[in-house]
Amino acid sequence: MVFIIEQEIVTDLILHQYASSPFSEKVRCLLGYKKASYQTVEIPVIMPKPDLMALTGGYRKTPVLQVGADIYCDSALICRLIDRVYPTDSVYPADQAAALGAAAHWTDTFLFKVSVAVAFQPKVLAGNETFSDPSMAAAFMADRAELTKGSTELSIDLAIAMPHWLLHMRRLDTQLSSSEFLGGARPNILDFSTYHCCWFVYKNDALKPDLEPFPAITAWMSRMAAFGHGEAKPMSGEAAVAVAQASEISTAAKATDFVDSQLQVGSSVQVMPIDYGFQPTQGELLLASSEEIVVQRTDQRAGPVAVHFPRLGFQVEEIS
Ligand SMILES: N[C@@H](CCC(=O)N[C@@H](CS)C(=O)NCC(=O)O)C(=O)O
Repeated sequence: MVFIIEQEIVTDLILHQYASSPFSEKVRCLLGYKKASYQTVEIPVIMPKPDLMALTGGYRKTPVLQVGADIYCDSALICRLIDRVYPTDSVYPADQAAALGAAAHWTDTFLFKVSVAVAFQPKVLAGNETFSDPSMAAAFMADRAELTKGSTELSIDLAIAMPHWLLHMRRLDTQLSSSEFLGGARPNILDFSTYHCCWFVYKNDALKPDLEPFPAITAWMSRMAAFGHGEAKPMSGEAAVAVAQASEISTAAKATDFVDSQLQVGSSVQVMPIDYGFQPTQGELLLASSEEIVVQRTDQRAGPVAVHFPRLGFQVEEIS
């Protein structure tokens, strides 16, 4: 299928993800709401991820969305792209742009951090397949230590996290007892950001009983789950790299609305998150707008690719 977005031609969407990833679930759920058709590459849960690296050139978080030779990093940017490709029932109502942007960011950062502590509490780990196998558990812990090296952004004690989690669950339950979705009669992006955190916690059998005091959240989670995941066809990572190799970059080089005296289109830069996952992507700055940074790089296997990052939550540095 081919789409036209703002004069750009966008071919099939390829979602690089894995089943247990909450941020992937946010994207899969939005693709379900939009009744989208797409392809999925099941990527490894821990490094190495050679096919993903051929596309991103360093960024290692999950998920990543590929459209030909254009690679979109971070679920916030991915969801905005999906909404542009499938504009019916937009999840970004313009009259709430700033409030929703702020609320979704808080949910994807602070609430997600709290949800990680709640979902990894001892009573869950006792029944978890990965954590029951000492060598798999050690490999996972070592990989996540590497992911969070130099950062404290993803760590919070369970004793601190739990009251914050319960406070927000109570507020959600109150709001959802008089409204079908956080967005009202229809979901908006905050429903998808909140859903993946709740999914990550309550998909664990050991935590399912903890949902009982929140009947309105339970009913809303069923409504969100009922959107499904759209029509997804599996693809290998190798085939996805070959798609990039056979495609042209669709993003034209330009400096857009963002005036940033530090950055010149065409200069060598590196881009990485500001919270955790300090594995930079280096290349030539192709586009710098108020919402997006795009870096062009050439990979031995994938050829020339454009790697897209949201402005919010990322840092850009000129390199020589
Ligand atoms: N801000 C990122 C966060 C992504 C994130 O932290 N994803 C987790 C999995 S859900 C991750 O990358 N874990 C390490 C990995 O998959 O290698 C986004 O919205 O996409």
